[in-house]
Amino acid sequence: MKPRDRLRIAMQKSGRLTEPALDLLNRCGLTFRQSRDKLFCFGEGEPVDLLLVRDDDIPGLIAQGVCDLGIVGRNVLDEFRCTASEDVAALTEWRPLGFGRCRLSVAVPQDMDYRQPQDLGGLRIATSYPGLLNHWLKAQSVDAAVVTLAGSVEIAPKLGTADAICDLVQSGGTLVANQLRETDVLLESEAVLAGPQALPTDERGDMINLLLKRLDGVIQVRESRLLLLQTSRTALDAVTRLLPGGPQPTLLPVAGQPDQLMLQALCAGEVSWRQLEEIKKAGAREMFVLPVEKMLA
Ligand code: PRT
Ligand code: ZN
Repeated sequence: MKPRDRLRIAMQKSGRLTEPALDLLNRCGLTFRQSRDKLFCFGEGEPVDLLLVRDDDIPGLIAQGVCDLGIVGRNVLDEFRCTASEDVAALTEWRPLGFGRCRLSVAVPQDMDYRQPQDLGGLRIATSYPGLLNHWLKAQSVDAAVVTLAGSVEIAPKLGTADAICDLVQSGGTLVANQLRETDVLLESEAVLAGPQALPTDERGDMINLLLKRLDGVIQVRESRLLLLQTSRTALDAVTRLLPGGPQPTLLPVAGQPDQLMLQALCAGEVSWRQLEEIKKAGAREMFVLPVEKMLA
């Protein structure tokens, strides 16, 4: 294959992961010119292009070296890893990305008397994830027939083509609507940044390292808040004790008010009204909670 000097990232063309994935890349400073066929998007600032494909094709494209990285559900990546032949390049999960959360679960008809995985012995289980299901059944020493379906797995028991299913669950609404009951979770999934185990040794490897650092910054600050407040030196201890978790706060003098301090704290999560009210009672005033956009440690 011809060597490339631009990084190529595969992501879902149209589906649940498309918008959040694009938003994440934008936050990492990557913007793209949309091409007319919408399969290939040329990167405008950095030498990073996008390939928009079906999510199921992403692991294979990375394994073949057509793309350097991919944004894909862990469920799709792990299914590929379970079923791919040994001679395809080994893939790894470089970063969990915190969106597209769901779980791969076994579910049985609500009226079925189910207590443990062994109760699935001899039954037919419909799934689009035969690799992961077979792996789990083997680990549980259960001998069941895996029926592979491309979609509409949840109606298989009603149609009589299977006795149970193994499918993705998020809210659980689909299971309830089909009179099914979730019994075992095989995999907790979310979108991940997938790539080959060994990074390219050329400029693309440098670009991947840069991207990973930016991603860490974006992911770390996504839920962070910067808390700014003013406090007297005497109330400082009481105020500091109430601050939500995070690194040590920074203290700054306030011009013309020697007994006052400006406090700046990075908080790991949301700061609630109740927390603010408690901190205020302890002696703080002029309080601000700001979202954090970027962070470079
Ligand atoms: O066309 P392409 O092949 O790219 O799209 P797709 O239809 O295969 O994928 P898509 O867009 O449906 O999902 C992409 C990825 O989103 C999945 O691989 C998961 O990693 C993740 N994800 C997160 C989900 C769900 N949540 C989800 N709820 N994928 C599918 N579902 C389906 C599930 O299959 C079931 O039918 O939603 C239903 C269950 O949802 P609840 O909320 O009723 O439990
Ligand atoms: Zn798909």
